[in-house]
Amino acid sequence: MGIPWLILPTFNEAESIEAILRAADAVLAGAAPEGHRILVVDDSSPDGTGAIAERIAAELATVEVLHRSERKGLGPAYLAGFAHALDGGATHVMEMDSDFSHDPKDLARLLAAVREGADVALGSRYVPGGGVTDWGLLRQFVSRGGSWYARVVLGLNVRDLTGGFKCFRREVLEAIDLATVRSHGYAFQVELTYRAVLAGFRVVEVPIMFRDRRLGQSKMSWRIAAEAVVLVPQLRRRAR
Ligand SMILES: Nc1nc2c(ncn2[C@@H]2O[C@H](COP(=O)(O)OP(=O)(O)O)[C@@H](O)[C@H]2O)c(=O)[nH]1
Ligand SMILES: [Mg+2]
Repeated sequence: MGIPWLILPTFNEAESIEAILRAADAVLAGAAPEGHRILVVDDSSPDGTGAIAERIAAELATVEVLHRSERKGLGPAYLAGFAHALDGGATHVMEMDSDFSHDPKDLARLLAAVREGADVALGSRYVPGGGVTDWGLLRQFVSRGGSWYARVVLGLNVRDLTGGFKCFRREVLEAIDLATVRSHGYAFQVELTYRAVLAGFRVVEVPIMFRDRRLGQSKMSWRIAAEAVVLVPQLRRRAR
């Protein structure tokens, strides 16, 4: 059963999860006539996100929920989701935030980019046509600075390295030895893209408009940004 899978990581997204599931399901029903699956990976959110997701899963045959016993971070949640999707026969594996910062409509464009020849499609804020609305100057500076730093240190020709809106061909995730991925936050996104490029895969940036979440709170922290600052040079050393 080869169909695309979307992984939605959640931690305290009770206010958005139902709407994001319905929106993503509708977009994918149009973009993938062969079928699709959506996997919520919830780290036992105290706000009950997991139970809401289960209620939607009982209604929509395309949705299922992976419950993890504690909060372990975005990277480990995605790795668990990838393993589950690959086991399930996914042809494509997509990542998206569960807070409407990423427009579910753009799932169709990411999938199309891969179908037209890319191995990895990245939703990109920092290519012509992409951008960020309603982020303060500090947050914009940190995000742009983070992508610039990773691009220079790793020597990559990719403008948006920290975003979490992606579509991988199955073969990419099979090739990049997920068992040795250690990073948690923004560094996780950088690491996956870096490994895909090192393995010779074709990475394409698809312009997206990113908007700040309207509901709930960001889980990213200075600690997670600091992890990226320290890990990026290590990725480079390990690759040598
Ligand atoms: N399962 C899981 N999801 C997480 C974790 N941390 C963040 N997320 C989810 O990852 C996505 C991006 O996180 P968010 O807080 O919006 O980061 P920001 O957009 O950089 O501010 C959202 O869907 C979060 O709910 C975590 O530790 N576990
Ligand atoms: Mg967010």
